[in-house]
Amino acid sequence: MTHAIHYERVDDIAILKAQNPPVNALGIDVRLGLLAGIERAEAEGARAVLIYGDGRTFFAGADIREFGKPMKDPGLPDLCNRIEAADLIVVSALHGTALGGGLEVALSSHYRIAVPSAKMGLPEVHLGILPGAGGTQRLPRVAGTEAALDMITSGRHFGAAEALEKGVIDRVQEGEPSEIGLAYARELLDQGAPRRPVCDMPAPAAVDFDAVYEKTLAKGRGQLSPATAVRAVQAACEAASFLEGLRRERELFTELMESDQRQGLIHAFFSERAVSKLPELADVTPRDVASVGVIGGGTMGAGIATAALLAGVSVVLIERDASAAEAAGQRISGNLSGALKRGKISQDQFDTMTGEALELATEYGALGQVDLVIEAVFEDMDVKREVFKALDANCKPGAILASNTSYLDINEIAAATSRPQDVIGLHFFSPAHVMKLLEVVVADQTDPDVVATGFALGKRLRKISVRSGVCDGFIGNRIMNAYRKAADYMVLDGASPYQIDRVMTGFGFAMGPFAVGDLAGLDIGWAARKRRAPHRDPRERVVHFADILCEGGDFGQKTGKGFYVYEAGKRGGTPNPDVEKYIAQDQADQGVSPREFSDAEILRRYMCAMVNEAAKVVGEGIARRPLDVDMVLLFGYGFPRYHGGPLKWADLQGLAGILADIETYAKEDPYFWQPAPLLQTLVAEGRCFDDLNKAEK
Ligand code: T1G
Repeated sequence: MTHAIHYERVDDIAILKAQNPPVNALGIDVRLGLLAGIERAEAEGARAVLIYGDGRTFFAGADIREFGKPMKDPGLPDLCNRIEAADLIVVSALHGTALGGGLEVALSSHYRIAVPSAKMGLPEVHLGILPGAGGTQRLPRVAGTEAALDMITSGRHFGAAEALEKGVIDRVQEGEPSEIGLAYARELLDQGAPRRPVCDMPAPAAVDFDAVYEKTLAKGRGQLSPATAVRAVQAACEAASFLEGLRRERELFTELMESDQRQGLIHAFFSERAVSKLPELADVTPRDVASVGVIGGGTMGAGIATAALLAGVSVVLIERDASAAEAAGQRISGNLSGALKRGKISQDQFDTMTGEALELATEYGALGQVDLVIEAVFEDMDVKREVFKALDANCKPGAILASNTSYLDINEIAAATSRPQDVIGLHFFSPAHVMKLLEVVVADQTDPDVVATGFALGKRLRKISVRSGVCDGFIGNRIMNAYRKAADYMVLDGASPYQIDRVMTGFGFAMGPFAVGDLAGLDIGWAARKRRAPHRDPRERVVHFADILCEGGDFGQKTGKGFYVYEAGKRGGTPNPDVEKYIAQDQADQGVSPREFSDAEILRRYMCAMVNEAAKVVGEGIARRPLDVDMVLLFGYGFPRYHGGPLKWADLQGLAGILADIETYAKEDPYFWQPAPLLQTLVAEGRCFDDLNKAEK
């Protein structure tokens, strides 16, 4: 036996208890322990085996850290087949999250019981693979083809009640998994219940798999795993035998395991968990935050207040006058109604959040007792300074003063107070109660416990919090500026903005840069360009077609016209014919002879601009690790998760090729395409961005 699986006997029942915290991942020691346990139970003449997990959960799947390494025997598929073939009754008792290989172990058992709070699922598609230990063959046999296709291609977690209703488990019962499991095994033996291998169940009914495949592929926006999983379930229905179906599952599993998308999605899985863990904060205690102040009740302020209320934090929102405060209250109530409608909160919770937990005020004096304030007013330095002077005068000692600015210098804002050590940037993304990303912007004098409090609040608001240093646009907006510029330059040189949008949606983005500009409002970028114009380097190329659009009052969706024209009640827009005129005018004014761009060149230039600026952001220490940049782009800018993020994508592409392309582009525009020193260093040393992630662990 291994330490990972504890073996004991209760009369004629052998009990295998998994003890591999934190989530009983099915690593080699667990697999060896399970195999040894089954063999020992058979050898000792036990009549049944109970499998359950100690701690917070049943097996939460294969050990993802073993992926990409040579698989040690027994592999999970063989282990599941061995459990199923055991010549005694095998019962699994589920609690916590029985996921992936964990649910596959349960499906290879003959009977399954779960506690009511148990969650189950085959989320492998979210890791770029598919259930590879018989899940695509056994689940359709117990739950039917349609239900199995839904569960496997969505990768969603489902509860015990649904699992029982769909035949995935046999019983739901309150109690400790060890106790309900043992009682159930005892009952089955007393009833003389037979072994009941799922593999002996009839092949499930077929459906129109080609149609399901095409629909799933389109929905995946380029992600392969969900659609490939459809073909595996198809084998469960059409293969000549169960073993033939397993063989086909293994074939498709191996194909996906060797894919770049698998590497991208697993990088995203671990980076999402690592990004908020900063070594320097390990022993720093955050300050308590029971109440939050929010300055400004516009879209951002109301969203931030909503996020805080949803997390159980009381809010004092300050607006310039009573009617503005009232309007802010309406916005917050509207946001919360959405959560109420979706069943995320109860009517009582809604009443509390819009009632005693929310104070709308117009005087800064109302902030006297709050623990942390987030300013979300107009993006102007003078306005920000005035607000922070007022906060300094009204907030209690030890209160944290945070700004939601998306560009401005936090050090300059902090200097407007007598307590710069208590000032930090907390940059939310719109809508703030929906978007997962939070940039925690650390200024030169910000105290470590203020930083720790920013991360603790982020966790409480269920955000992915990423540490950023201070620069124009922090991590996300600075990089976005660069790839947006690359897109604008390609348009000036002859590419169509609509071709660029099509190429980037083909790469997996929900929207291309020009459609995103229309959604966010073209006036925001226009204001930023005007703010930067006085300080612009004379060597920088400038495009004017977007300014011409804005000068005409076309700011995108909010004005019904931007790069696209939007008709009321219709999804998406159609190309705005004026845009081509403005582009041609700009080309003529600048003496540019437009040329053709292939889709491949557009993608390459766009991504090279993103990677190059990202490498500068890491090289300058604005972002601590490359994975921080990847998570910012994934959770704040819609970067397709299956690519892992721009720097993971770059590693998979090969950095030498990317640097070579940047150096080629630099021949035509040496100012914009200055290669990032970090990229040059990594290429020279034959290293990659992931090496830096590993070094920081
Ligand atoms: N392998 C290795 N480590 C894992 C792990 C796993 N499967 N699941 C979690 N961890 C680590 C995680 O990195 C973190 O570590 C700690 O456990 C706590 O996790 C053949 C091949 C179970 C719902 O996809 O969805 O089976 O950061 O912070 O929010 O078909 O973890 O503390 O160092 O996420 O409470 C399929 C993945 C695998 C489930 C718990 N299984 N895990 O969430 O805690 S593929 C999954 C989760 C497979 C077979 C195939 C969640 C969770 P650290 P956490 P949590």
